[in-house]
Amino acid sequence: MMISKFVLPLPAFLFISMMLIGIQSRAQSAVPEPNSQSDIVLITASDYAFDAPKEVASGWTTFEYKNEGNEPHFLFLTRMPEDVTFDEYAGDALVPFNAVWYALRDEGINTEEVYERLGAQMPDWFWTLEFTGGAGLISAGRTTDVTLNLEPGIYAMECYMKTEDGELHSMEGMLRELVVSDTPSEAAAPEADIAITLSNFEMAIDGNLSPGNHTVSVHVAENPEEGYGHNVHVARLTEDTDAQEVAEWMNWFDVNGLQNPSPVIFAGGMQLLPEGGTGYFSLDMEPGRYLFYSEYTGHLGVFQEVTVE
Ligand SMILES: [Cu+2]
Repeated sequence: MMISKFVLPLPAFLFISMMLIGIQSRAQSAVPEPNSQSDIVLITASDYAFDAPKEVASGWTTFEYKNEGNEPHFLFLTRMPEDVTFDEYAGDALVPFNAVWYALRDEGINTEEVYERLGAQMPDWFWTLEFTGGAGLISAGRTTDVTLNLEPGIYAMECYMKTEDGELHSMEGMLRELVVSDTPSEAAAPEADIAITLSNFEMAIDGNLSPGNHTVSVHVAENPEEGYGHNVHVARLTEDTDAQEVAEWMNWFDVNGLQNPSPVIFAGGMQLLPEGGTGYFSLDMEPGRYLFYSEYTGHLGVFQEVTVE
């Protein structure tokens, strides 16, 4: 099969053709690890807003991300370059970026034109933004804990899922500033019982994928030379859904991609991390089939299907 290694260097994108790799994992006894954090930052998602504090401590910080909306949401954190304000990010980067989405949706411009317009319209600093993790997709009514080691600075928190009408959640209100202060938290990294390592278009999962609560570490050992790197979303597959269907739904270039309703239940994950970075997320699993999917590299087959017995 043809495998394109050209990855659009942007959040939100991609994934056209893919390979299916099925890995069966035998269930063992559950080994839940207690969360060692004492200061947990609550962030609530609704359709379409974040209820969140304006400022959090730097260092290891745990976010309890609760989806009180009726649609799937995620939490994507981006650290602004030193001389860029949040308002400049929202106005100079996201407005033209989203205009390209509307051209894709309403005028049907092709992929080449998407690249051309973005290349012409985005400010130079856009291509140097640092993505600093965040919660993967969670379905309505679910909660996930995400622990990140954050540098002080100005961050944008956003969700760029799409409504049934193809409106971006970020444009509907799921975009706001988060200040990470110079004051460090006293927290340490949590203990994980499942470890995911992502490196240069490969995903390794270690640990017992058993029913119950888990703390999952995600380590990005090496980012691919092209594109933005790796993230992970965990989806519960049903009898009627398979990995291919989820992958197609997560293709940003598809007009219906990432659009409510989702074909599966999403249980959390980790957004793009800097190279060498590690983050943690909680994962509650019941018996069934699950897909661990690296969305930005999905077209290169970076995913695993596992069975929790
Ligand atoms: Cu959303």
